[in-house]
Amino acid sequence: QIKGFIFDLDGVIADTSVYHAQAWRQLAEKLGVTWTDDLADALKGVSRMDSLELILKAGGKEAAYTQAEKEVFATEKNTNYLNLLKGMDHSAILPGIAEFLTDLKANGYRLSLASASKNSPLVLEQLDLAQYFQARVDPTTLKKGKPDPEIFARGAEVLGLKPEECIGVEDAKAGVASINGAGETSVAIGDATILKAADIIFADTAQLTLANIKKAMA
Ligand code: B16
Ligand code: MG
Repeated sequence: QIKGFIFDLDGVIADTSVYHAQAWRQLAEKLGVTWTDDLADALKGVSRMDSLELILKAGGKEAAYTQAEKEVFATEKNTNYLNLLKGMDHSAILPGIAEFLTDLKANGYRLSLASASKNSPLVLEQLDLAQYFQARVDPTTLKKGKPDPEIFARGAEVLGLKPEECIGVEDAKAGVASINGAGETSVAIGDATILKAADIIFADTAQLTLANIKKAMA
């Protein structure tokens, strides 16, 4: 029996993946790395430093910089991202999400956040959505990021629930792998060809309703 929902943030609750992509693209192009849609997809759900490594690798520059230089690049990306966030308002909440969270709360489900982003508390506050979540996994305490199961396993733990009592919601391939590895039910939002490992797939967040999930699980 499902008792809790564990949410990814960027690309599921908030339309912030476009801001992440824009901020990375700015840095990538400065470093002479060509930006592609595939690269943008590969970065979803991946931590800041791992994202930087993927970008450098895509440009054949994995050995070009020292650790100290990489830290500067990562900080620069985050500054770009935080600047973009300043322009974010409630319109960045993805379609149907506010209603879905309200519905889950009204039906007594417990909710936690399993975002790889260090900026997730800021984003939730700015969108006035923090009240819906009983708990959050702090990504700085993880040994391994997505696709490792750790973050979604902890997402259940912090709610005091067993994995099989939880549904994880993700927009990234790496995130779906984490949910599946943790032994939870995976709900993916986006392109079914990319997210085919998920138990349930919806094209966009507007379809993310309790009724649709129950139908898919029946
Ligand atoms: P930060 P999620 C992830 O959040 C993003 O999808 C990913 O693009 C980003 O690099 C990562 O957070 C780290 O974010 O630089 O803000 O710590 O999708 O797991 O909610
Ligand atoms: Mg995401």
